[in-house]
Amino acid sequence: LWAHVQQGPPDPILGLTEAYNKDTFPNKVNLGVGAYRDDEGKPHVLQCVTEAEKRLLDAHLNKEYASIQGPKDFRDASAKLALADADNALAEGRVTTVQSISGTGGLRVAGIFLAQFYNFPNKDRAIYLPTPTWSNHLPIFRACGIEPRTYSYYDKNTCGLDFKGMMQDLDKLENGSVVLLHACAQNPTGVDPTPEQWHEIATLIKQKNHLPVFDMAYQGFASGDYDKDAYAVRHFCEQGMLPFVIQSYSKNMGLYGERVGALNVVTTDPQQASAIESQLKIMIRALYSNPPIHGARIVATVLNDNDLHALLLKETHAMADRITSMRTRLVEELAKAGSKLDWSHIQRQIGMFCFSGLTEQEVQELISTYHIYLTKNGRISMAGVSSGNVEYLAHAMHAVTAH
Ligand code: PLP
Ligand code: TYF
Repeated sequence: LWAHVQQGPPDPILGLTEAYNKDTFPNKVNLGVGAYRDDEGKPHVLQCVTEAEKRLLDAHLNKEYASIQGPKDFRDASAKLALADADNALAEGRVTTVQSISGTGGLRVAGIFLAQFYNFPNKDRAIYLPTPTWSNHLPIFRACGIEPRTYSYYDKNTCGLDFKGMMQDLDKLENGSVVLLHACAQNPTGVDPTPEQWHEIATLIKQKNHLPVFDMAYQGFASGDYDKDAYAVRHFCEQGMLPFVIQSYSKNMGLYGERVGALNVVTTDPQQASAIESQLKIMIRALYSNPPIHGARIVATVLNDNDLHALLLKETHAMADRITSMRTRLVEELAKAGSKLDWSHIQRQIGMFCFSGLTEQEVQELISTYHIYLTKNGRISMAGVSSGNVEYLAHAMHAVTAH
């Protein structure tokens, strides 16, 4: 019956963890998947989350279904965290927010909505993605019948932003194109536009009437400051644009497996917001009926309590700081190991990842000789680097790059 079904390839990122788990070498290092680890290399549960869970347990809540769009206290707090009072959009009731199955699910629902309702300027319904981008963006949008295409983003020569190339490409697109932007801490490059560059990007996108879709998977995680990391999103709103904003609580609250996030659609008026919400609900009903309740309750409890909210900001800041300090340590250790190469981009890049510039062959050697696992594009999950392995990592990186 199923003879025609062939073995599929493993996921490029999650497949690495499978290989890592099978490796019996005692000092193996997993720098593949972007999930935060403490300095002992252990997964980290935030205190504010544990405290929220205690309160939820004490409240003896029932397990009834959530509404299709998720609980209102969660949605209001989530939208406020992302948008604050940008352009008065929330106060004017012109934002639709629905809970999503984390960032991935939010992107997928956004894609389904766009495929059904957006008036694409191109026949094949394209979404323009930065090169490179999170590998899952391509299958997510393809599955919605939207064709992933690219715009220039990363400059290999500077290990920084190809701002000129990006602006030229966005300018060349047909007016009204759908453009995906990483709100902050671009995955996989760790390269973000500066506020001044965001201003120019916003001016161009507005002039071209493109639709901005912000993937906001790392708010708070890039700089340690939730407002700073939302700068681009809020600036676009203030310029009168109507972005899609997809949030994830995987990284900033460490709620990976709870699968909690939100899709926000900024519109011109409450009637539009309401119509869009009704259509999103119809789509969600057919996809998974209604969202999981526990993660949303945690997020709502944390965001809506002053003390827990303050604790969250502190804890996110501490995670971002540990990553920044590991960037510094890695550059120092590379120099100590004797590397004469310029590794300064490791410190310039931001967020969970470092786009190291290691070639596919060098990555292969790191995996096979040193049991250090990372994606073949040379992306290092900085969250996996710790005081205990940074010296070993630097030594290995030097060994595979000193030709
Ligand atoms: N978008 C980007 C850029 C990401 O890096 C990730 C996770 O790594 C996601 C979205 C979605 O993650 P999740 O579905 O866990 O929210
Ligand atoms: O490391 C990354 O870029 C992500 C991690 O459901 C991830 O791909 C893993 C599982 C998942 C979403 C994101």
